[in-house]
Amino acid sequence: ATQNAFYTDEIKRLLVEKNAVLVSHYYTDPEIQALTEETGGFISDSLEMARYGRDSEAQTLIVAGVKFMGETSKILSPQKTVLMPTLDATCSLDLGCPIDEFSAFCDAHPDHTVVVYANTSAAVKARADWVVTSSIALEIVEHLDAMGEKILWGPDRHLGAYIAKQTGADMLMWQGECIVHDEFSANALKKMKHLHPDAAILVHPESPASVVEMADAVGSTTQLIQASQKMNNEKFIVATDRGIFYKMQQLAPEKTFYEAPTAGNGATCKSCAHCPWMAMNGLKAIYNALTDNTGHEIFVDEALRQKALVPLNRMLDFAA
Ligand code: CIZ
Ligand code: SF4
Repeated sequence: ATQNAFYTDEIKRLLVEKNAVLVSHYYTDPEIQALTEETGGFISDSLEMARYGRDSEAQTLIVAGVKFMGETSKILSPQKTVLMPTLDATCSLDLGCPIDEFSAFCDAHPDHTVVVYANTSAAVKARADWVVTSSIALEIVEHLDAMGEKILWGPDRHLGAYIAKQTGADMLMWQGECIVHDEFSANALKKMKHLHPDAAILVHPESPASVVEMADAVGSTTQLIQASQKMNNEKFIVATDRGIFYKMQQLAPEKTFYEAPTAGNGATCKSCAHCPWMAMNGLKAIYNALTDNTGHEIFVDEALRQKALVPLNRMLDFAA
């Protein structure tokens, strides 16, 4: 505890000294989100994190999340210093979509419009016609489908299948998944719903179709938080990373939130509803980002950055 107090005090002092701001994801640990709020930083989903970073007055952004979020921030704010608590914080979707193989897949289907999820490397974004996040994917695919375009979608196959089902769009899928959401189990969820029949089920569409089918609300992190405030239920079963409970509970202190069950149990599941890469964003790592001279900064090759900026700005303009 005294160790934590040391890091917290030092981080507060260093953020001011370096004109830096913490920009954190909803999936980071509660103490990181609390510190972000205390220091006047910002907590949200990947799209809003990048937008906030771009519009912030701070010269240095400390992105507490995973690597693709740091890269997206850098692509939008090349003149700013973007630091990450650890550059080892990656994402199974990014890892499962290497640029060479993805590029070959695109080349094999030149008549398709390439739409990629934000959870990808700068190189994959640079190969795409559109970048989308889960908060806006449905609207953008609807728009492209209405224009008669065939879509090559990557990398999350569950989110892709959900969008294809909702829109009826012609979508060719890359076969990637998020290790956190992929583990939620419809069978276990049915049993849990039996124990809490009055609970509403909130599901992020990176989850398997069988889990999405049971949802009372499906959406991005921001959309699920809004649903938890608006819906009249007193209890919620939530199928997304448990980091989201910090904000849900803060905004609706009288409500009760349960983690959706995974196929394994505490002993066998890979992630147990918490992303191992998000969990790397501890106090010590943030302190290191502010004190080490190397090993934390995000760099994106300038030619690649300009290419990746095009589909990213297409999304931002569409959202505006
Ligand atoms: O699963 C993730 O990493 C999400 C939901 C990212 C995002 O778009 O905020
Ligand atoms: Fe990637 Fe899933 Fe972790 Fe998000 S929660 S960063 S999609 S592995």
